[in-house]
Amino acid sequence: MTNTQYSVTGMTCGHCVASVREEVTKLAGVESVEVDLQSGLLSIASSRELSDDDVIAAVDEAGYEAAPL
Ligand code: 9UX
Repeated sequence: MTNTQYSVTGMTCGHCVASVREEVTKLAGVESVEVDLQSGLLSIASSRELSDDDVIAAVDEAGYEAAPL
């Protein structure tokens, strides 16, 4: 199991959080996704190494910007 963290900017409400969770959860190998609205911390547990580009694209799909930590 791999755990990776990203900083997400632009989220302002619970719906934003839900959108990010939904998109990131679609990525292959993702087991669990935690998003903290206050800090913008996105934490992903996955069964394989994720590509930063894939995660960034998924968060972009939700309408927000992610940066690897
Ligand atoms: Mo509503 Mo959260 O537009 O962006 S989903 S504030």
